[in-house]
Amino acid sequence: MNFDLGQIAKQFQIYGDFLSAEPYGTGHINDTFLVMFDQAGRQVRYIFQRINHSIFKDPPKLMENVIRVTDHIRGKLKAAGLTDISRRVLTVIPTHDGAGYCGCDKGNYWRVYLFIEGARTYDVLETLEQAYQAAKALGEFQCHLADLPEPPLVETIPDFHNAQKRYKTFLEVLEKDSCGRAASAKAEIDYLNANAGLFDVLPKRVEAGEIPVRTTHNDTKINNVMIDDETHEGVCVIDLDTVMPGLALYDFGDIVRTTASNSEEDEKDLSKVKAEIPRFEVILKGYLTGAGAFLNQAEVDHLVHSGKLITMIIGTRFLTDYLDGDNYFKVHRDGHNLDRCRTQFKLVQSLTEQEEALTQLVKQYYQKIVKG
Ligand code: ADP
Ligand code: GN1
Ligand code: MG
Repeated sequence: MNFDLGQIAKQFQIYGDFLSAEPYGTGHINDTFLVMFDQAGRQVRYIFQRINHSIFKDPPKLMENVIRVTDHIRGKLKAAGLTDISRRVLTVIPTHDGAGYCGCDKGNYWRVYLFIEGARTYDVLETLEQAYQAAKALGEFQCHLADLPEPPLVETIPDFHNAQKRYKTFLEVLEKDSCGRAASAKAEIDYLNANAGLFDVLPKRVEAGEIPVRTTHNDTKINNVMIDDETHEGVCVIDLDTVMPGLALYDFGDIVRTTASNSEEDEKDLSKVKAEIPRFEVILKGYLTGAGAFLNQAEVDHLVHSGKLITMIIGTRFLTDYLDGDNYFKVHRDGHNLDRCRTQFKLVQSLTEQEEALTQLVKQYYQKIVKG
């Protein structure tokens, strides 16, 4: 699709002259562009995003969430005496009417953020230090939102991590097999059916009141944290579209999913996909350092489970999308969603094989970092 970013930019409170726009990043959902302006002889960058409104049905409400969340975090950072706040929390650039988005172009919804300079995202983190820092930033993000004033944020995608519902949708799509792809995914379908029991564990604990619903990010894949180029700090948590009521465990689970193995989400060589204890250890340490103080015992007891669960849920979503004809996630090659599903299921296997060792680490570090 072609968009006239120069025209769209005119709706926003941005000084200077539009220079250029190019697609940016590797997100699977929104259309993201790096847009350059000349401001009094200096080149300044912005992030423009077309919100995917077939997935997010109510972009104005979504942007209300984003503004509430970013304002709240900004307040916390100011109170803590930090100075580089516009690198530590997303800044929404308003339109000339003062709105956080513009619905100006053919039914599309656009928003603009300040570009965070001197930091970048990684699809696969390069060092253990980055992994520690990213997990710590995500834990702190949850901490910052623990006292977000009422009312609760709007659910931008209802039942987003409702695993039982995701499984039911998978079964319906499989039954239809509208693209005739089921035969090519037999092993994955069998694996999912054999392991769907995983999906029943947390709902029981939530129903029993043991695990609380909090305000969480819900898409803590590791390329949603910007890592500072110099300090390697997880300087800013981005991609706030799914910040809404959820379980803290979902966020920890997605950090495990995207960090525990030193491999790409769509790696074709499955021998490279395996949970590595040192990687799990640093994200556990980072997350507990950021969020540990508010987690209850039931949450701590399910940290390892959450890694398996979220990886299984997202594998299920990739498989469902593959069977359904690739309508949800952006794909860049034939069978892309099936490849992604395979890496997820391989990682679930690897986490399961090492469950005992990982559980011991949780006990050890919870005692040391939070209790000690
Ligand atoms: P998606 O929902 O499609 O994943 P994201 O909001 O995560 O979209 O943005 C995609 C990519 O754009 C991110 O991974 C990051 O590299 C980059 N990005 C997003 N927001 C900013 C920002 N404010 N400053 C710098 N880079 C950004
Ligand atoms: C999508 O937006 P992005 O690329 O950060 C998806 C997540 C999946 C992830 C898998 C709104 O995340 O739920 O875990 O892809 N986001 C949405 O890579 O569905
Ligand atoms: Mg993203």
